[in-house]
Amino acid sequence: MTALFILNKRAKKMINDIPIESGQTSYVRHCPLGFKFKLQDILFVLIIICLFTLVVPANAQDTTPPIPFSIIYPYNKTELKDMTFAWSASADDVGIESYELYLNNELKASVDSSILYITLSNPLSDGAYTVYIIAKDYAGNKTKTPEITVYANSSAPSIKIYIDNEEIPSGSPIRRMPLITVSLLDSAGIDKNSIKLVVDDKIVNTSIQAKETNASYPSECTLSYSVPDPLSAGMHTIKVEATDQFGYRSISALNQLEVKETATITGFPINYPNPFKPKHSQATKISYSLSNDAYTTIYIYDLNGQILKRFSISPGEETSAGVGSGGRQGYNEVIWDGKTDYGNIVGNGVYIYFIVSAEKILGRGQLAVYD
Ligand SMILES: [Ca+2]
Ligand SMILES: [Ca+2]
Repeated sequence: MTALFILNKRAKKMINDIPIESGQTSYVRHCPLGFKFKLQDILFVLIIICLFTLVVPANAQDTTPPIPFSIIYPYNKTELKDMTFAWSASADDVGIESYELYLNNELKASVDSSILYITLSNPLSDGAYTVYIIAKDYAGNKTKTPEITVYANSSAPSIKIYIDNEEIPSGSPIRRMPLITVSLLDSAGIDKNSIKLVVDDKIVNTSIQAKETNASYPSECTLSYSVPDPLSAGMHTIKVEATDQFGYRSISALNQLEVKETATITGFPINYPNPFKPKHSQATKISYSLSNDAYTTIYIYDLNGQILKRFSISPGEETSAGVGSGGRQGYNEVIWDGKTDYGNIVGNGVYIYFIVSAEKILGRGQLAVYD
């Protein structure tokens, strides 16, 4: 401001110092550099300088922000389709310089004060966005609109179905009482009430856990359902449906999931050597023949009825020696080194094992340890 004042003074002095030549009209003066000016030109320059010195300091001193205004389109919580944002006009004592559009606190675009809308050229990636507009006056004072939340949304929820914690394709074998877990994602929010788990055309009741526990439309949900009664042998279907909060619907299904006939053991299981000496690094081998591939579990108990060791075997697994490792149709071998689930070698005594599949005991036997 001081600099402008000095400049203004100097300009006036320079004009006064310019001599009027004799014989010329009084309207034309010669400046020392040889340029000629008319008096009205000089007056015009003076007026501009005065205006400049008046207006600029006024801006610099202005601390009043633009008057409050608000976003008029889109509305709060709507699905953003055309990427256009519009707002009411603000006003200011020294004038609005520009409006700025912020999405999730990031400056996205700005326009000068004559324009009251912005259309983004590219669609936004799916999700929720906090939106506000800032009006800026010529002195840099700012006023922000109230924030609104809008959703970019182009796709239906993604659904993943897990059977016994594994993602399996249609046509896979399953246990008779599998654990079904489902994970659902939609960044624009899932309608919790729309989620349906259907097992063999029957909707089952299950509780839904949402990532954002209090949200009406959470972005992530999971559900888990442990089939309570054994499924019959044969083919089964598991289907999940869900829509997002704007009605985009997804359906995901696993078909032809096969529950095999309950396996049986042909003859009796054999264990050898018996007794065995685990403290002398001797293991025993339990062998048996299954009628078909099946999830199989072997439990080893002591005579007090405590489970010491458990083998969980998937259908069809093979040992490195090329025989069934416990759940394959035909001959299977399971090796026990005499260690419990906690890694301790059991003491001398008698132990009992059970071979179990689909909640049925297929066979049993006795083992003795004599170290
Ligand atoms: Ca102002
Ligand atoms: Ca969606």
